[in-house]
Amino acid sequence: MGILNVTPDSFSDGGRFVSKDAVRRQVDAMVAAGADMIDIGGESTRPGAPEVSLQEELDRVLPVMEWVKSHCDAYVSVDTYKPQVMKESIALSVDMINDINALESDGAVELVADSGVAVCLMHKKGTPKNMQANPVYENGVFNEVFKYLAARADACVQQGVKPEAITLDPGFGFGKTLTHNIELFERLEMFSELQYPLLVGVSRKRMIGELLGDVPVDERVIGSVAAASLAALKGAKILRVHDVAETVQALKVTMALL
Ligand code: 7PJ
Repeated sequence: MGILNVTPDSFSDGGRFVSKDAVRRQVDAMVAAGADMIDIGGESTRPGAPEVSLQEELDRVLPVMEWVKSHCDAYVSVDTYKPQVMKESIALSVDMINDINALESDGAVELVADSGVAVCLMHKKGTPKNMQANPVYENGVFNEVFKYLAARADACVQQGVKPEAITLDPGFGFGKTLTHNIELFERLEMFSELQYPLLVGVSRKRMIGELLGDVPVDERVIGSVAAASLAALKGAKILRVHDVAETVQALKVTMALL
């Protein structure tokens, strides 16, 4: 899954992919490099990011989605927690709703259930504004995330989402310290007990920077690729990444030699 941020304030490629031409070139490059899915996001969820209005998010996301769907056969997901954005994306035949809020917004489960669209349910603690303040997991981060994802998947299935439409994601960096992220990664293979495919997103995140001695975002590619390869070895089925060519090359070699 290649990340396409259509936000001027996204932390890792902020301001670079806002012009129409730049967005199109970015999509073409990711598909040529082997991305099977393009994840379109119109609101930055980096820690401390401001929320954008519904209309602004729609204006950023929908035209790009329409173009990608008509231009190539990569799957398209939309990174949103807003039901109205989900609804209008579904009308444009989006393939997956990628929701950092795990369909907890009012009406979101019904939209996904009624349309049959695929969905990624992600764990987070708090909101992007406050989530890194001081996250505490009383029963251990793995136990809490595991239980949350199991409960959300059950609730969605109860409300009519087909089990085969569901992917789960522990939500690296969303209300998690470096220690929490390491603990989750260490036990990543145990999420396969839940019987749903797993999505992992660690690309260029702060945890990669921290593990390398606080390197800046543009120096986190190799570390991100290493983490993505290890996630795949631990059973992740979808890797959400900025650097598609680099990750695809690493995965080909990792899987061929496994
Ligand atoms: C994730 C995401 C993630 C899923 C973002 C960033 C922040 N969606 N959207 N999983 N992260 N499913 O890219 O650093 O980890 S936005």
